[in-house]
Amino acid sequence: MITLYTAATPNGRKISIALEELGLEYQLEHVKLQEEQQFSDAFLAINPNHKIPAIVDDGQAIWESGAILLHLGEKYDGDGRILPKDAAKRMEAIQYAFFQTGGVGPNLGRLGAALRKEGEKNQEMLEIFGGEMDRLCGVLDRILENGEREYLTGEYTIGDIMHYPWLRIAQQIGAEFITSRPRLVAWLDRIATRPAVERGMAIPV
Ligand SMILES: N[C@@H](CCC(=O)N[C@@H](CS)C(=O)NCC(=O)O)C(=O)O
Repeated sequence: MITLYTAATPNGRKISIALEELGLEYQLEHVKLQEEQQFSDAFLAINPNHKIPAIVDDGQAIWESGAILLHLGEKYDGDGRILPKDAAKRMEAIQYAFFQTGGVGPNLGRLGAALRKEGEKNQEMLEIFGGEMDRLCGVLDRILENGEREYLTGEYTIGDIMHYPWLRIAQQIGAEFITSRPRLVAWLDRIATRPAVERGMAIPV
């Protein structure tokens, strides 16, 4: 049995989307970040890094969204629905998953924190992280442009799942680094139509 420790954030939703795509049963544990439940002894025993998402699968604790998606793909995706079977495509999907954890994840996270800060905004932070987001979205646009791909590898994979919840929020609030790029908008809209994505984005309820 899989238990998912999550909250209503983009990182958490990567995992609920993947679980829904694979049709897996799972138990849900909503970790209330505002109440600092991530610092409880019970949660720190699962993830010493006090962050969601984390899963416990048959007694094995796994954290870091990219590692969790790779685990789910390796263990449960016999058909290559989100982690391709073809070795080259598989590595390309993993590459895009890593690209998200080193790129869009931290930069959009810090940009969001700078924007949410009350009072006077730190202009330098907005410029640094906003500029980097624009550059990263340019990279994603170039990847999708190559062969006019519908998804990053051509097919829907963990690489798309890693990016989607983050970039969808940015799109919804009208961030120009997305809205000025029709290919990115079409890619996100395409992912949004998947029933598993719709279900995964609504978790935790
Ligand atoms: N690199 C991590 C990032 C996880 C992360 O930043 N989680 C945030 C919510 S989106 C969190 O749990 N923050 C609580 C804390 O830092 O105490 C991953 O990809 O799983």
